[in-house]
Amino acid sequence: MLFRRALGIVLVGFFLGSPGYLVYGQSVVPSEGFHADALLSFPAGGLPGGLCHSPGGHPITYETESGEIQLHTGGASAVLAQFTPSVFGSFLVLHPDSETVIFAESSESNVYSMPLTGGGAVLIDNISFAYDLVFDSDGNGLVSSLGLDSGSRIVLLDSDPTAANQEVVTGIPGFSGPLTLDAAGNLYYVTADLANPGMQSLRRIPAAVIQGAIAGAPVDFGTVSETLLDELGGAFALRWLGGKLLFTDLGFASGTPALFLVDPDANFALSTVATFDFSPSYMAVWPGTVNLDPGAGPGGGSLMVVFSDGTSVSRVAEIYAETWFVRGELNGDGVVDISDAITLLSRLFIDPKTPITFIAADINHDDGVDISDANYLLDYLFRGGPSISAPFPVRGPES
Ligand SMILES: [Ca+2]
Ligand SMILES: [Ca+2]
Repeated sequence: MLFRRALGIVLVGFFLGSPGYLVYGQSVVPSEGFHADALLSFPAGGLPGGLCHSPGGHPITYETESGEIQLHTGGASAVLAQFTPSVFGSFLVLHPDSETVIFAESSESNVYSMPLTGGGAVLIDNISFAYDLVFDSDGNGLVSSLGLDSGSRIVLLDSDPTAANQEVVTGIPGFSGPLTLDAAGNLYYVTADLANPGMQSLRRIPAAVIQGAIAGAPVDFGTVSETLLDELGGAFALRWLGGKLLFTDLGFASGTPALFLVDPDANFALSTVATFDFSPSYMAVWPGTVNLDPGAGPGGGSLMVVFSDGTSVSRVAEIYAETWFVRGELNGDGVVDISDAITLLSRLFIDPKTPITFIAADINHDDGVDISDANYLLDYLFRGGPSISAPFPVRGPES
């Protein structure tokens, strides 16, 4: 990516060259096993310049037209800071203290901190063309930024706008790109080079190397990074969620703006979570309790994605896995048999704490759960009764 300030210009050029994209209508198509909801819509002309979650899971946005950083809670919005004149946003990230938000802009390359309770932005750092920020488990802020002479780099966020930032990784080819950490602290980075569209690569640097560089001397990107995927298109944001990597692809190379999932447990296989009429850019993830697989349900966590045509349409969608289940499979053993009827009867009449997969317990599909569901199952299993409606016997969404 050139710099984030160039996003609007790039997007406008892309969509003006793509008749048919400037249609104001359905804009997100989730893949099978995923669901998308509309969350926010920015006024025409607004260009998003950052997105993160509040500690309560609400969206916090920066929007260039108004110059405002806003916390959106339900129908209300609180302005956390306003920049006059407006600046080009680079990123918004919730600090691990859950009390402040870090915002970087690429007009003056300033980095600000602002409390969620109000009080406005405080200048804390200055990093040339900062692109993305991730915090490690020790609270160190790792910032990808454009190097002035020796390639792009990753530096440590500090609280001094005048002191040089400690370099952690140097010699990154192209412009500064998105980065994230997995639960073990391994760092993932997508190289960015507009001169070579379709030639970005997803790289990984081991946690021990990153921590060694934080404690000691910077490491060279080409020496320490492992290529996981290459020939990627226009990756804009990269995040780790539920055992997977997710990245937004502006769609310049492929012609299809999309959100992709990368599965480290399947040799980094790529799959599509959603496609968009307009380029998805910023992304923020909300952790769940299980892996983010198709059909995993809200336990797989959720994510917010900004998508925009750079002129008239800028929206935020929330995306999460649909809840897939097998109707009648209540005790989690993978088969539907008499033990599920016993589990349901126990839950209804003996021990209300008996764990069941509640959504699957409406076996007769009348939108309620009661003894008639146990009877229906026993009829089906032993008395030649009618079949169980979908999803059955194969796991799937509510029909
Ligand atoms: Ca069962
Ligand atoms: Ca029922």
